[in-house]
Amino acid sequence: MAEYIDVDQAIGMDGLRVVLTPAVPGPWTEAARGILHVKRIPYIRVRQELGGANLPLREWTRQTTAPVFIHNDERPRSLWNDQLYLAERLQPDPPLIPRAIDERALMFGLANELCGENGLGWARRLMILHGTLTNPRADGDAQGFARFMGAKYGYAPELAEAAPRRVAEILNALDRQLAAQRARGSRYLIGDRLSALDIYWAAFAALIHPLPDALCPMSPGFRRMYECADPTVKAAGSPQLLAHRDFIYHEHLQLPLDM
Ligand SMILES: N[C@@H](CCC(=O)N[C@@H](CS)C(=O)NCC(=O)O)C(=O)O
Repeated sequence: MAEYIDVDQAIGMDGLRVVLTPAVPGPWTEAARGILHVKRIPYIRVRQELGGANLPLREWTRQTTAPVFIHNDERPRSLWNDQLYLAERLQPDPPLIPRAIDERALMFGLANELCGENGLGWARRLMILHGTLTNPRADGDAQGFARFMGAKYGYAPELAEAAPRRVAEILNALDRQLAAQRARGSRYLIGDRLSALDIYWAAFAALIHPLPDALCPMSPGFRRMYECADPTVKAAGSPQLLAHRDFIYHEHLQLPLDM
């Protein structure tokens, strides 16, 4: 496993410190690591405790999720789009935000469908929590964890029941975009080169069908949660989309994942 330091140690340091959840291929965390990898930006890994109180992190960054980027004494960046802009400023090459406004607007729109509130990651999390909270055979620890995460991330049964349609709608939109790009001869989701959207999709695809254990080692429990069995979602997670995830990981990202 990669080396992490605690928040208490990281606070006094300079440079880029990145708070991540160890040992879990959390999609926001993996996307952030992917962006930093492509840009070759060095950083120090700081530990977030999954499902924990994370009091030192709250004190430092005013929130308790991961990932967070903290550069020198600048404000902590806990949202994916802020993190992307910081990475782009620290290392403009290779650019991951398109220069042309139409491409940029499309990229941020689709990225928001994956990473933003009520996007694919958010909706899949509601589905996973719903699976535990409605399973009478789930043990007490699993129920407790799901209740904690549900309170933190807006769980309600009716929202969880609507989530598969939301996820499928987003997958269909990405699939259409990929097909349109193929038709004009591009291997990427936006324009003619890698953008942050390709990295976000590669990371968030773990919530539909994770990479095999040899490339993405994860506990059997997490693998069961991440692998999506819902028929509406499975039908929308097209082979082309998953092949695109594989292409992005093999060509541009780190394999096996080093969490
Ligand atoms: N703040 C991120 C989202 C990050 C996020 O939702 N992280 C979750 C992933 S499940 C997390 O850290 N969960 C662990 C926890 O809350 O303990 C963004 O909107 O850009």
